[in-house]
Amino acid sequence: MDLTGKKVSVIGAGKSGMAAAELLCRKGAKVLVSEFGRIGAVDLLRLREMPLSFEQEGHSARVYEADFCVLSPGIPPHAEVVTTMQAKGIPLYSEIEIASWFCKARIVGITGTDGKTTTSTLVHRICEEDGLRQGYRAFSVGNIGVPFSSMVSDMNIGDVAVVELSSYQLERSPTFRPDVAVITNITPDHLDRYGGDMNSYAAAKFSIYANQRAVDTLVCNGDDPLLREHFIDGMERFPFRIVPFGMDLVFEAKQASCIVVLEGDALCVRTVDGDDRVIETSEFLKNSFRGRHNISNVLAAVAVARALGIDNDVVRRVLREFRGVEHRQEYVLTINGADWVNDSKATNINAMRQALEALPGTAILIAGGRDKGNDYASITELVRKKVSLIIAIGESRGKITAAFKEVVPVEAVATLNDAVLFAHNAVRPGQTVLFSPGCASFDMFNNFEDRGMQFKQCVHQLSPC
Ligand code: UMA
Repeated sequence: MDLTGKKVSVIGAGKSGMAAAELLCRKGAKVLVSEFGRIGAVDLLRLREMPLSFEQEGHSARVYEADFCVLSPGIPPHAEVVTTMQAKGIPLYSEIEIASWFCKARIVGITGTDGKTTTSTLVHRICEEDGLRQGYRAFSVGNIGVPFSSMVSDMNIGDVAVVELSSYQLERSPTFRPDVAVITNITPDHLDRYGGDMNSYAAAKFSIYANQRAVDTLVCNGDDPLLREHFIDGMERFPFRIVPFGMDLVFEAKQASCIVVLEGDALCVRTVDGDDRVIETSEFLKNSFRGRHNISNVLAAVAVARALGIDNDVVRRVLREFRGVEHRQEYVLTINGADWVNDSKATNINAMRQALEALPGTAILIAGGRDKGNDYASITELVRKKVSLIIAIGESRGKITAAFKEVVPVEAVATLNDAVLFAHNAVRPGQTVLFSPGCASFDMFNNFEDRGMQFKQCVHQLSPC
């Protein structure tokens, strides 16, 4: 891909815009970075050191003097700059797309509504461990927080890039082709961006396999009704290999050459040659990594390891050591016999449901934030069974109160610290205080990591009574 002299507008100077701009400059493009807000001091310094132009606090007409444009994932499709680019016929690409043009490594692309960060982290650790022996490197990039573009120049043939992909990043990625694609599940999320249309959201996720060929593999969750209907019933329609995984898979291996299943307590790779038992659930489930959804994430990781030809010994070693991922049902500490759990990454109702289902007993639930179109009615029965009190915070605290006040007591409070103090006074020994917001963080925090860190700080300041 020769970009020498090509004029490229990079819209947005967040993490992905900055990384894309650096990569494009190295490839000889004439880059203009255009940011609608103010650019922070550190990024301004970085931009001044690069051979490019930039502007902030608005997009000028200069952005339209481009051969193509790179859009940051957080820019909504109806933003004026996007619609004008489209009207002018200027091609729009994601940062993932342009990074993939220069990627020599094998790509494992992981998407889905929930579980993608845990699955990506597991796959990355497994590849890292395998790479130590086989002489290759594994990279963890994408939605997980490190832009693909920032690392792609370090990747060599034989390496593995584990790319966590949001639906936003899969939009405008017309040639992106993972060697192994994973779809963990598809349930309603981000519907505010997709005009309330689940089909548009699913279509963005499905673009992960659009360029896959016969040598490539798609790993997908056979327990997910939407994925099951789309891929598994009529698998022969697809030109690539499909490896379904699941806890409740009922079909036989003859429908797929390989499936990854839970057989009793053992995770097995099932082929026509029989079952290959990889690991028992008791070997990897622990306080910091529990719940059926995590068994599902491990099944997906086992399927990827198999597709990459990685030995079961390596998979077992990594899984036995795995302690979970920060901000995902992360055990914080025990005070007065009550466990405190940080699940700040739960930005939608399905992630909240999974956290409630994984609870060993009952909980006080701290929830709320920026609502993305949640249907709380879908978890009423679960809340009735598992939750003794809801403490609601953020923009959605009124909606949460209205949704649950007939089901359990609900207390709306102003700050996260107020919520933590309220929970501390109300919780009983043996219960859990679960911080699983079910909403985006941007109403009160910089991002979900900031929200989770603040929660943990508040909890650490509590004293036993
Ligand atoms: N902007 C404009 N013009 C506009 C609108 C916005 O210039 O019309 C600017 C904004 O002011 C901002 C930038 O464009 O500076 C947009 O940045 P961004 O929101 O795309 O964020 P990045 O810092 O580039 O981070 C992105 C991902 N963010 C989003 O998808 C919202 C990060 O995922 C990802 O880790 C990072 O790229 C590296 O790949 C975060 C996320 O919240 C974790 N993802 C969502 C999720 O997981 O639910 C999808």
